[in-house]
Amino acid sequence: TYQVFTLGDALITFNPSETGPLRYVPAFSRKVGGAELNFAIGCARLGLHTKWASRLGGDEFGRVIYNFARGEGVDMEQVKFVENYPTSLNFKEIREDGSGKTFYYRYQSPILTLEPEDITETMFADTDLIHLTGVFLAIDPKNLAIAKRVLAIAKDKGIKVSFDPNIRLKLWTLEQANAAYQEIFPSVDILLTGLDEIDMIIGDSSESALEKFAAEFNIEQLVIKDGGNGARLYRDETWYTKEAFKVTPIDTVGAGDGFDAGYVYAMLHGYSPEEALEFANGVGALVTTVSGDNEGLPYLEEVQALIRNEKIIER
Ligand code: KDG
Repeated sequence: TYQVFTLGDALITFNPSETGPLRYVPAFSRKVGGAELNFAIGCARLGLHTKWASRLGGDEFGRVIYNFARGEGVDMEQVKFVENYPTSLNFKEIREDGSGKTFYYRYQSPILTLEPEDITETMFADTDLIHLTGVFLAIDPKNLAIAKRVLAIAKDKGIKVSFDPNIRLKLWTLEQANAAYQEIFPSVDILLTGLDEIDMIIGDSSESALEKFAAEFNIEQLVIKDGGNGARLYRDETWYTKEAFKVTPIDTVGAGDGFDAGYVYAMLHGYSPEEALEFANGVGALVTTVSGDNEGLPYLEEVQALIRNEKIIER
């Protein structure tokens, strides 16, 4: 079994009982979210051994997140509770087409107590791949130092690194994000980014600009996610493309994290470029068919059934 490692903050996610502007929503379902945690759950469901490092509030909601992630089979060895740092909250607004808006109540996340010294080599003893995202970097300026420590260990041990910029302009500015990304990109083997995001980062998303960018930072696999329009991969000076699966989305939040988990799974298992894109598209598509940031993450056989266009017999 391949082992992956990720690091990040988690929140309680409140999913609205109905679509439309949040101010008119009377009730919410209490769920769990967090980009890196969604990724971890996605990997665990596909069958990867997945270690998630985090800090959780020493409150009832921190317990909810812990029990949920543990129940999904995520390796919780590097997750600790901290007192007096209440769990952060995220209220979601969902529009008719399944797209979402985020309203954070995220001021003093428990993960602020994580320090660079907490990252030790032994945490990565059997790690095959490390996945980081821009959400972790956006939470606190200090997190760049933590990420750089992780990346230094990755380099030392020859561990592959995947990164998703996951731009959250409610957490920092594009300038701040870009300054941090510039320090991360040179260590990234697999960059998994939305088309709109890479356009913001480079200021140009033409294929020639993307090729130049990949060459500049020596990015081995540049994966461009474009939701319902499918995905592209630039690797070994070649472009590969795969169209998206046709599904009816009801909640698109978390689809990108699912895609990342699918791509990483496929890459570790030696899938061809087209197969990897198809597999990742399949995971992302299935996430959008269920309400919540991670509930729709599929098990391996569910992605395989979607790819083979087989119906799962329900009764
Ligand atoms: O990618 C999905 C995440 O955005 C969601 O689960 C919450 O981590 C989150 C964030 O900061 O937006």
